[in-house]
Amino acid sequence: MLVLETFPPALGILSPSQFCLKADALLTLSGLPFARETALPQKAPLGKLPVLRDGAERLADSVRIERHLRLAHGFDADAGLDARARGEAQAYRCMLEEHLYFIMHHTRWIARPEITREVFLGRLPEAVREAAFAQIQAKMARDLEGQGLGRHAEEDLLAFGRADLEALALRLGEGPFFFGETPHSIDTTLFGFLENLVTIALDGPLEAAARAHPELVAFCARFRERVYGG
Ligand SMILES: N[C@@H](CCC(=O)N[C@@H](CS)C(=O)NCC(=O)O)C(=O)O
Repeated sequence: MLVLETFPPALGILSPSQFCLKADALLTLSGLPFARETALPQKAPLGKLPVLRDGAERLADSVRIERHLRLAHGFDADAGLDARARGEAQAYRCMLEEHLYFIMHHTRWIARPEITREVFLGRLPEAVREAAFAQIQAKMARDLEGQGLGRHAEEDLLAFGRADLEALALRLGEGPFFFGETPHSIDTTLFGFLENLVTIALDGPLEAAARAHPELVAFCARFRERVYGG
């Protein structure tokens, strides 16, 4: 049995982690039976979630999960795509996972800590919540500083994020999916990120920017309907 270890649902969506939601969407799209389990990143092989358990194997990272589904279970989310399309998908995936991700990180952990503290750590006893949050926030700030985006001013980060969202909306258009009628792996990445901006019960400038693009809002509803049945 395949078991997907993720952060639990929050704020009206299946996971407030873009990568966990992407992996969930990929597995759901595959049609393979799997179970969901809530886990802690500290216990994951690379210290991050999602993780896929397959028998004795524990696979960390959504990209490795995707490869494992292809090689070990015969599910190729990108079947039928030529090399050029695969290359384009890779470029958009990197834009989301290596750029927009860090901007979202900033908006959630640095710019609006009062919201995320309650949302992500609300279940911890009050006595330890503040200290735990301070520790995580310091790690996020270090990550952002090392990656480089954390060195920019808030307004510049928002402008970078808005540019990503505009590019996505233009590329996606009416869709229905990134490459037409059928969802592929890039659509699972898109869903993981856009649900976390469009559908999530958070209201900030980046969420507002995403919701201002009807193409992105429609994509979320369409993907949910097609892959999750609503
Ligand atoms: N490249 C990884 C990224 C996974 C990732 O960044 N996960 C975040 C949640 S969205 C995490 O577990 N962070 C915990 C931490 O850094 O302590 C993937 O594709 O799965």
